[in-house]
Amino acid sequence: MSGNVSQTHAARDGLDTAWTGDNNEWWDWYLTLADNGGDDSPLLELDEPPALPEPTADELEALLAEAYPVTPEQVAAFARDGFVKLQGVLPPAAVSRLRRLLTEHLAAGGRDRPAGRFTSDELMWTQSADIAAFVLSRRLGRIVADLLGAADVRVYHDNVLAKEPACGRTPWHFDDHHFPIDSQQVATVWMPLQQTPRQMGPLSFARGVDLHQLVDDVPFSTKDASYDRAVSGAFADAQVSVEDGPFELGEISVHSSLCFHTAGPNRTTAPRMVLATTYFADGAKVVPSPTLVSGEWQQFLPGAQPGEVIDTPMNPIVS
Ligand SMILES: O=C(O)CCC(=O)C(=O)O
Repeated sequence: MSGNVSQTHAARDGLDTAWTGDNNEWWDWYLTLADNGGDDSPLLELDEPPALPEPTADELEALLAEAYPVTPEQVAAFARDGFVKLQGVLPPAAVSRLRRLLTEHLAAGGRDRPAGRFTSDELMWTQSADIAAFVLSRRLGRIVADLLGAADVRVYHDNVLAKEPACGRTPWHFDDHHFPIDSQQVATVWMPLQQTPRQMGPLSFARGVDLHQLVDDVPFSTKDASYDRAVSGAFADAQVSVEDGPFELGEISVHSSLCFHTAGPNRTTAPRMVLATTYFADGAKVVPSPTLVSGEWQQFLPGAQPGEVIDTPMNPIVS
């Protein structure tokens, strides 16, 4: 399978330069590129989910070591559509534990979380063995390896993505454009940590792994929402099917780096908490020229140079 498809337009789009801020600043900037169309509908009143009794250490260890049975139909759907949604990957008690861990992680980092903000952090697995138990679990890693048809996958990064009440849309994009990984065997697990109705901004997917070709000529703008608007218009014109349904507790999605996706605004009074973890097939290299939209990628691949096979201590095999 050939590598990253997005390197060619970096110069055209003014992206052939490095990001100089941190990753939180990156997300703040990135969300300014979404077309929000003046949505000021009233926020749906939702409480934060109640804390549930958590699994014991033995129960959790057994759960996270157990492979989730991915069916041949799900593998075929992932290859065709570029994404799949899987129910019951974690039981509610384990989701509740993970939500508590990530909430405490953000609080310990002194993060204020004002309404309207997209609060994020990454590399949490390097700071907390409890969070690492999820991020580096066979449970998640094996799902991605099976969907990608890879013998083994490595972790690229973890992210907590807290879309606070009244935060706007996430712009249409595909991750191949961002990740400095020279492979198409790259995928992200997106795991909401509460029931996530449409009003909260669940991740939404354009159905079709090759759809990026439809919008290949759309210039990326680093300044305004024109790219988001143009992609949205092109998909509407082509009557592309979009999966934008809610997520149940314990349900996850896995999307390929070639899959176009977006997320709606959070028009509820509760934060939309998510753990997103990205994995890639063992053996992948760093792209020749990482770009502005690769963010602070050196943090995730420390010491790895463009063109080199990725094999750093920050990218352990997880399957
Ligand atoms: O959570 C979001 O709104 C965006 C997440 C995303 O784009 C991703 O995980 O690839």
